[in-house]
Amino acid sequence: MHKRIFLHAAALAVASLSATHSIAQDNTFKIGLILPMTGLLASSGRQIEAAVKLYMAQNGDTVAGKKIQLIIKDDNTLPDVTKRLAQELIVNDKVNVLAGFGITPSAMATAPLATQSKTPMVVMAAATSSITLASPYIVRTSFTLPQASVALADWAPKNGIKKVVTLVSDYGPGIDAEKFFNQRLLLNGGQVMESLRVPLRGPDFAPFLQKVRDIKPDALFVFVPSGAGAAVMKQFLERGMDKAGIKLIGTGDITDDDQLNDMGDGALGVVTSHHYSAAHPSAANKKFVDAFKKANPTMRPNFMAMGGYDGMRVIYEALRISKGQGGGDALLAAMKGQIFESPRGPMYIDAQTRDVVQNIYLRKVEKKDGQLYNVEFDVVKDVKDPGKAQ
Ligand code: VNL
Repeated sequence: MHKRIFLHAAALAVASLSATHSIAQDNTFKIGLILPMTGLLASSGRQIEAAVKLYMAQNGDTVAGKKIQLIIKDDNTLPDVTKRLAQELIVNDKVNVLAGFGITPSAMATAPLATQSKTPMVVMAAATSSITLASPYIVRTSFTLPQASVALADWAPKNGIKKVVTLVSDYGPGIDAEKFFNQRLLLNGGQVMESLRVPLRGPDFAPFLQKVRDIKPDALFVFVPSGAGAAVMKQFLERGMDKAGIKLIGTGDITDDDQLNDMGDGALGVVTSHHYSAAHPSAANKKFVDAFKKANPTMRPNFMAMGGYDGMRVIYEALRISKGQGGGDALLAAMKGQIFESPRGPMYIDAQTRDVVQNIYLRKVEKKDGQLYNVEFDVVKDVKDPGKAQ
C-alpha cells in the first residue's frame, strides 16, 4: 500500500519535472542556488553566496528584459537534501537555472534531475572530473582536481621532491587528485611511497601523520576540501613534520584564502597549485577583491567565491545571448563556448565538455603587507581537464 502511494507520487513528480518548461513563464528569471550554508563545509556556501550577491550588485538584476530572482537554499552539506531542494526548485519554483553545488556528491545527486527537466545546472564548487559527464545540462565554473594536480607533479621533482606520500579525502575529488598527481609524478621519475585516504566526515589526521613521519618522504601531498585545510596545517605543524624535513604540498584547497591568514607563519613556504589566488596580480582581480572586501569586510574571497562569481557571469551572459527566449536548451547552448577575462585569468567554457579551461598557477605562501597570501610564481596556460582524456 505504502509502496503504491510512493510510486504514484514518484510518477507525478517525474511528470511535473518534464512539464516544467512548457508552462508559460512570467517576466522573472529564476536562479535556484543550492549551497552548503550550514554543516561540514559551510565556509564554501558563505563564500559563494557573497560572490553571487556581489555580481548582482555590480551588474543589476535585469537582463534581456527579465528580472533576475535569486532563490538560495541551504543543503547542510548533505547530498540527499541537495537533491530534494533541486526537485522543489524545479517543480514548485520553476527555476530557469540551478547553480551552486558545494560538494561532488551533491552535484551527482542532482544531475539526473537537470537532465530530466532540461534545466542548465551551473556547478560553481564541486570539482571531481566526472561531474560534467553526469548530465549534458551541467556547465562547470570551478575547476577539476586533475587540472590542479598535474602541474604540481611536474614542479616537484625539479625542485628536490622525489619521494612523496599522498593524503586525500576519501571521495571523488580526493581520488582524482591522488590518481593524477601520482601518475604524473611517476612519469617524471618520482616515487609514491604510500597513498593514504582519510574519511571526508570527521577525519582524524593524527594516525596518518604519524605514519607519514615514519616513512619520511621528501613531501606530503594533501587534498582536503576547502574549509578543512586549517586542521591539516595545524596538526602537520604540531607534529613537527616540517622540522623533520617533510615538506607540505598540495592543491590550493589546503591553503584556501578563506583560512590561510589564520594559519600562522607555519604556513609560510607551502607550495600549491591552483586556478585562483586572491593575490593574483591583475587589474580585474584587484577590482574583484576590493569590491568583495568592501561588501564583506571580514572576508577575503577564495576560489569558491571565484567559481560563484564567474558562474553568475556565465548565466547572465547566456540569458543576454539567448534574449530570454527558448528555455533551458537555448540557455545551455549560450553557456557553451563562453570566453572571457575573469579575475582568475583567462577563462573558457569548452563547448564540447562544458568544463572550464583555465590557467593553473604554482604558488608559494608568503607574507604581503603583514598577511599570508598564495603568491603565484609560475603558470601553466589554458589547462583542459586531463580527466576527460583518460
Ligand atoms: C570539492 C572539491 C569540494 C574541492 C571542495 O570544497 C573542494 C568537491 C568544499 O568536489 O566535493 O575544495
